[in-house]
Amino acid sequence: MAREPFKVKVVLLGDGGVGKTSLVRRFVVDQYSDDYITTVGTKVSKKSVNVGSALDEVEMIMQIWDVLGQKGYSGVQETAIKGAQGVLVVYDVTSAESRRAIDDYWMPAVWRLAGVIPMVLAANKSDLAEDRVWAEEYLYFLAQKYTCPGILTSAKTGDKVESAFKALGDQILRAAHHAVKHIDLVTPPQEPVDRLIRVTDKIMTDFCYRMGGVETGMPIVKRQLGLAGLDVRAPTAEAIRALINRLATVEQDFKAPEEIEANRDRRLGWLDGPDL
Ligand code: G3D
Ligand code: MG
Repeated sequence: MAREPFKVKVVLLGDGGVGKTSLVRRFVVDQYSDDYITTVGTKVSKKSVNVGSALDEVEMIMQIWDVLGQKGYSGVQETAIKGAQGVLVVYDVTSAESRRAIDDYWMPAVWRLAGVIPMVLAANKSDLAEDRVWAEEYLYFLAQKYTCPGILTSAKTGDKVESAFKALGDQILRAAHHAVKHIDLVTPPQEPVDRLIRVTDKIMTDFCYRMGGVETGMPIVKRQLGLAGLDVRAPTAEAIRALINRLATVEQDFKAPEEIEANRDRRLGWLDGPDL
């Protein structure tokens, strides 16, 4: 008798530019593109994979959350990490900074928000590694440190991309009957973040929350960010103001005038007020 497919939420994390969006695109539609399109907010894709042993295969439907890796968008990132059953943590083999960010930023965020959940480390852009042996050794060290599989991937050539997602599926399956361990840990102090990035993050998160979730809200936010001319890497106050007004216009189709006004005032308060 066929078993019900196993549905899981997985999230890709890692600094901006390491190749998260490219890995998802390669895995889900088997394509690669050189254009750099900054992920705005969160994009959710789906793909079914067979995991487990050959004799006991299970169909797993992965709901894959690709999230903006830019530092400071902690609200957007938190929404994606919460409730995830597995995480693919990505760094770029040519960037020591992106590798260090795993210890300093991404792992503490996962543990704080989701606990010790199944994970796989992907050392991406293996096609650019100057010294492949060294890259493998370093990845092996990190994989030991976090007790998880470590896989050298290339979204560009496609090398090991599917293996990385499958390994994550296997980890999730294996952990399915164990309770998630929660650990208390002190989050290392984070570098100060640009105030306008924090304001943008808060508005995006607030809008999605009030629209009933990321899957409904984020595509709208993404479109309105574009129309407002807001660059998520360096938002200006003017563009944020335009965004707030645009979101209020969108809300006319969904909400009562008093609520729209309250939302607009609250968001303008974050932009102009002293608190953020
Ligand atoms: P992100 O989603 O983590 O921010 P992207 O990263 O997937 O947007 O990729 C950032 C840049 O790295 C893009 O190129 C992309 O083409 C490139 N890239 C992603 N994966 C690989 C890979 O495996 N090998 C190589 N050589 N490049 C990769 P640009 O040049 O536009 O910045
Ligand atoms: Mg991206």
